[in-house]
Amino acid sequence: MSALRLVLGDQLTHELGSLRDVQPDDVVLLCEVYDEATYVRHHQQKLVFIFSAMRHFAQSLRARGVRVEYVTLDAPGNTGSFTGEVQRALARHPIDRIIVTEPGEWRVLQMFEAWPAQLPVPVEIREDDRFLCSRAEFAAWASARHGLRRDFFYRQLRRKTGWLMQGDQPEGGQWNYDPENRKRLPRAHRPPQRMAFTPDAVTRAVIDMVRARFADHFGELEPFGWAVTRADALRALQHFIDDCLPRFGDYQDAMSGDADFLYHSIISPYLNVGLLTALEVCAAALSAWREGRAPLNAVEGFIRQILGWREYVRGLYWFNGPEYAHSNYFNANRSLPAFFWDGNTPMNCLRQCIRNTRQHAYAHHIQRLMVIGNFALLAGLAPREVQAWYLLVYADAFEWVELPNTHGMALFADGGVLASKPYAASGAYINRMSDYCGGCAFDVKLKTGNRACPFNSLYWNFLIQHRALLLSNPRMAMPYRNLAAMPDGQRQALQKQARAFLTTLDQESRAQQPV
Ligand code: FAD
Ligand code: DLZ
Ligand code: SF4
Repeated sequence: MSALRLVLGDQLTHELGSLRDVQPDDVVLLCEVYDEATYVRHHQQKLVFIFSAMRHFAQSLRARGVRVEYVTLDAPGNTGSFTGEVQRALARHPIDRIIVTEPGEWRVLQMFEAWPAQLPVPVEIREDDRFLCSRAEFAAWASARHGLRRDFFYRQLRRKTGWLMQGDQPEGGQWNYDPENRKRLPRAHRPPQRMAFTPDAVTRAVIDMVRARFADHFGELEPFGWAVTRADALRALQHFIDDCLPRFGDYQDAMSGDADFLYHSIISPYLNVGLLTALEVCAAALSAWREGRAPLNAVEGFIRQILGWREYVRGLYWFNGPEYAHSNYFNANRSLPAFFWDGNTPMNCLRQCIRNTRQHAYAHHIQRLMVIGNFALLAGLAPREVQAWYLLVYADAFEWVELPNTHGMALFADGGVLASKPYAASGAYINRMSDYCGGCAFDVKLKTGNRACPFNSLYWNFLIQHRALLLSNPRMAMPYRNLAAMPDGQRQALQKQARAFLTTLDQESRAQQPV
């Protein structure tokens, strides 16, 4: 008798809990299933990335002598679901127990938890200990506090890891070098060419399969340049550390129509499927700092993204339970405009960020938050639709990380569980941090009239519309003071301008079908 060990597409780590004590007679099952490929209509590159990384991971397990069963999407008899594939494996082999590692989504956890009642053998669900803070540790920290404060959580993890610490004090005297991370990209400055990986025969076969079966999914299938093996993901990490980390901090918030990746690491897909670990990417950044190859503001900025954001949102996702996704603080209910799918809008910032997203299954944080997310917030787009969009368009999107970022950070739909104030901004912010406005049909300086930047009237309209919910927030005091100082006529003109924009948006969206 042997154990059946199911490994999911985002669990491609040899040290995974459920693989640690694998025995020669055990069966390790990886399966490509239609349900996972379509529960949202993932970007075509995301599908290729996951299936190809799964196929390569299976090869690497076999090379270590592990008995692997791999079910391809088009295998005869593939039932299309995890439950169906586990049942088929049980019928093929003398299995006396199932071992899994907890998944990254409530939906799949609930599926696993139902198995003991459905399947003839016991099911063991092991902890996913690839994170630096366990679910239990986060829950203990969060339960001990009335309000969740991310900066305190970040400090706690800095102390726990000892990273960038001098005794009990932060290296350089400050916990956070964010104010040094807000430079605009100088004109004519060209960030380094980014590493892309030529598809091998395995990846080419997956590309053909995705083209044949999922051509109607979002995004461009090729060129496909993602790493799909641990060895190549490590190369991508090294390229970031050597060529980009030194300037990562300076240009972390910058945006440019000529540079889709700037100095960002582009490693989130690798971290999220398990080709890289949080521990090793932080260790690599810390070594660069110790050896004088990267400055403190860059390395602190990077470590903060991992400890203060990645670990934090993961803790929050599990702590808040499956109901978290359903709140709707601003009662926003507008459907996604058609340009979210095809990028066809005269607003250059949105056009660029959606082009980027379609082309690479990637956009960096400020594009996701302050352009696309900001628009979704100001235009009152329905949180469930926005969540689904973010979950399908990015190669790194898995619900544990996507949901808090979208629902909490970008949309403030949780009423402030994650963020202390909405990340709402007018066109001035986008103009300050990018070169988008220069190439736009609208004028960022104008608030009303045909050529006025839509972000301006939408911003003020948002503040007016949600005054009752936001006025008492101390972090909103300044914008509400500015609003109060505005003549009545100007306030009314801004509202009228925003209403006209939203009406046109709705009419255009009704006239077009999503691509
Ligand atoms: P870098 O800028 O180089 O940062 C380094 C690493 O820090 C990232 O690889 C990532 O692992 C981590 N990180 C940075 N910011 C965050 C954050 N806010 N939350 C969690 N981890 C973070 N990230 C995802 O991994 N998956 C998602 O589905 C996802 N959805 C998002 C949706 C919205 C609306 C927003 C605003 C952000 C989202 N993010 C998501 C966070 C962030 O935008 C991406 O992690 C980042 O852009 C990935 O690119 P990078 O690897 O070049 O990151
Ligand atoms: C995202 C994804 C896709 C597209 N396909 C598969 C698949 O066929 N098989 C698989 O094991 N995992 C896949 N995944 C990842 C799962 O959706 C992910 O494991 C769950 O959402 C839990 O995080
Ligand atoms: Fe975006 Fe407004 Fe600038 Fe155009 S003018 S790029 S819409 S912020």
